[in-house]
Amino acid sequence: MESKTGIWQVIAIVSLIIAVIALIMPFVIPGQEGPEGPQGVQGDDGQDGNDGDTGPQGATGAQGATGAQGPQGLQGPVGPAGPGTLMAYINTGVDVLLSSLPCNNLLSITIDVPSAGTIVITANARLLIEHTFGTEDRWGLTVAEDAGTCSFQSGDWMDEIPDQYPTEVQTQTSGHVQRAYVVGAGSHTYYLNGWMYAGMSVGDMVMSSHVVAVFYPS
Ligand SMILES: [Ca+2]
Repeated sequence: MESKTGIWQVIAIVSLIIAVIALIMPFVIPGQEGPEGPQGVQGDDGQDGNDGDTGPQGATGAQGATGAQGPQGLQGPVGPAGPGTLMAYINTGVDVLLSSLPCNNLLSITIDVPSAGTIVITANARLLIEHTFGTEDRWGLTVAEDAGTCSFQSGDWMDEIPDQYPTEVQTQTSGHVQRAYVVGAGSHTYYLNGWMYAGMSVGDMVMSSHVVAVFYPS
């Protein structure tokens, strides 16, 4: 009896061992891979990446066409005064009859100066005066800034032949005028004028005259 009981015990233990092995085998030895399941739903888009680095500078482009000429610029300021004086002169030998007022223009002179300063005008004229006993002759020479001014000012020349002097058809004489003008830069014109203010007759005339202008910068 005891031997049968031992056999049954052995069988029971072996059976238990087999059962335990059967339970753990699927975990020790994996089975064949099953079929691939269906594809899942696509996920949301990811965030944008950062900007890439700046690329290299491109090549220089071709030169453009020449533009239209611009407008003329403004006139520049008058330059500084020159190192010395300026001079101009004029003369004539044309006879000019001397009438009475308003005036006889004998010569004119223009001088261009680069700055402020003083212009000194020196003028001279040779005259023939027709004199008749009993009639006084009077005449004058002046320098003015226009051709129609004949009035005595400082520096003018005035002269006369008294009425008691004997008749002389051609009395030769001369007159001299000098005047100074304070001026600014630019062009300036002056006139040598003469006139008879007593004893005018057809033989009263200027035979020749000249004018000199000298500029002295300030
Ligand atoms: Ca006269």
